[in-house]
Amino acid sequence: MFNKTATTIFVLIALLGMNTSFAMSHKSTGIVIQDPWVRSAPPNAPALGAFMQIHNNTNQDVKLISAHAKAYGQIQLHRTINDNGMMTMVEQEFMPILANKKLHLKPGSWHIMLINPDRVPSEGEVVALKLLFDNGTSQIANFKVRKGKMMMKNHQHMKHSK
Ligand SMILES: [Cu+2]
Repeated sequence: MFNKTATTIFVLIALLGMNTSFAMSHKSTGIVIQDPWVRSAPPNAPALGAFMQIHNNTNQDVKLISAHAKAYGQIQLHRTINDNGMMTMVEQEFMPILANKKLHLKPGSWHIMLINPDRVPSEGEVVALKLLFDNGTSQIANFKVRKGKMMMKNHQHMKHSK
């Protein structure tokens, strides 16, 4: 009896320890994804924007070369640029993240475009995207669906019912 309990506790501690070291290594080394989110959209939206900060904590420049997820017809890397006063989205072959720098994907700038969703996810849902980098690494990040910053201006003037 005692042995069984001791073993269980040991396994729990080992699991907790693994989680802790995993979280810590994410903060200090490699490519670190911070604040991944998808801008919420109407149920009939043909596409959604996904955003995040990509930290490159290595001494080598790295490129994000693609993003993948089930339930989308196509996923493209986009950048919104100002073309003579016209804001236009241009598909990019890759996103550059320089050594020891970060790239901030945000509305009106770099973003991942989720095109032709099988179903538009609602606020609070999580979209798991697999991100592929040109250094041969990949990772899955969980993008939380939430309201975009562009909504905030109006939002501040709205009365909340709560
Ligand atoms: Cu786009």
